[in-house]
Amino acid sequence: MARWSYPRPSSSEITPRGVWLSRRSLLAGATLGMAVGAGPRAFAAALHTRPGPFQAAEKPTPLEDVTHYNNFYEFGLDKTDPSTRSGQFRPRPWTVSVEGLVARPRVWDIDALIAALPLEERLYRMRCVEAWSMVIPWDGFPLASLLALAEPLGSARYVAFESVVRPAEMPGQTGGLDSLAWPYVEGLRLDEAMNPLTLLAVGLYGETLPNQNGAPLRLVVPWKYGFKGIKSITRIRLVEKMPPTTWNQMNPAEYGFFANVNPEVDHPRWSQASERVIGAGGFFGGGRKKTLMFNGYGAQVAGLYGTMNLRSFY
Ligand SMILES: Nc1nc2c(c(=O)[nH]1)N[C@H]1C(S)=C(S)[C@@H](COP(=O)(O)O)O[C@H]1N2
Ligand SMILES: [Mo]
Repeated sequence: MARWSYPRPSSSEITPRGVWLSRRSLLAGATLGMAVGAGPRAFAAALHTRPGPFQAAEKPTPLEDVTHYNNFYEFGLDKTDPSTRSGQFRPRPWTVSVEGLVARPRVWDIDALIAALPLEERLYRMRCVEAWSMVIPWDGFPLASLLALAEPLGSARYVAFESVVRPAEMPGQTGGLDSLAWPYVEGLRLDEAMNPLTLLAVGLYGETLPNQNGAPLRLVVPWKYGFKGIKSITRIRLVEKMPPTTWNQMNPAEYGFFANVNPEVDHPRWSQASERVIGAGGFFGGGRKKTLMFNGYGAQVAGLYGTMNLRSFY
C-alpha cells in the first residue's frame, strides 16, 4: 500500500498506522475540531474527538477489512479484486476538473488541491446497498469547500461526478457485455453536495487513500448507500438537470438517484432492515445490526427531503 503522501507533513511526522488508535485515545480529551498543532503530527487533518455526526461512536472497522473487502468494478466484480488487481494503477500525477455552471472553473492538480484545503478526519458509518457495513476513518475536506472556490452560479442545481477511464490500468474496464458502462458516474443535488457531512476523501486511517478505496480522491456521503461514493474522480461538473448515475442506468428498478439508506424500503431482491457489520463477526451469529434511517444521520439530513416521498426515491 502507498505510504502517506499528503504534501504538508514531512515523513518524520507521520504516525505509523499501528499507533493510530492509541493516539486517538490520547487526543480524546482535546477540544472539538482542534487542529493537531503541538507535538508530533500524524497528518494535517483536524480531529473531531467528540462523538457526534463527524465522529461515529462505533469502533472503526479494522484496516485490513477496509482495504481488502471492496467494491470497485473497474478492477473486477469480486470483493478481493480491487486489492489484488490495482497494483498497476497510478494515482499520480492526477487532475480533477471543477467545471460547468461555475464562475471559476479550474483544473486542479490533486496535490495543489490537498494543499489548498484544510484536511479533517471523519469517522463515518458506511452502508453498502448489499446490506453490509463498515466504520471508516477518512481524511479529507468537505465537498462544500471545493465548490465554494468554484463559485456555483444560481442556475446550478446538481453536481455530476465522473471516475477515471484507464482500461490499461483497470482490468474491469475491458470486460464483456455484462460490464457496467464507463466512466462510472454519480450525482448529488446541490444542497446534498453542500451539506457539511459530504466529504471528498484523500486518505483513510491517516494514510494516502489506497488504490482499492478510490485513490486519489473519492466521494463519501454517509447517509446514502455506498454506491453514491464514487471513486477516483477526475471531473466534477455543476449542472442544471439531474445527471445520469451508473447504477440507476444499469438497473433503474433497483437503484435510484437519491439512494438514501432506508431500512423500511427493501431492495427488490433482499431486505434492507439489517446489515452485516464487516470485521465484527463472532461465534454466535454476532456482527449484524439493525440498519438506521439515513444510516443514523437523520438529524443532519432529513430536512433536505422535506415532504418528499422517500419510498419512491429508493
Ligand atoms: N468508480 C467506482 N466507484 C465506486 C464503486 C465502483 O465500482 N466504481 N463502487 C461503489 C460501491 S457499491 C461501494 S459500497 C463503495 C465501496 O467503497 P470501499 O471499497 O472504499 O469500501 O464504493 C463505491 N464507489
Ligand atoms: Mo455498494
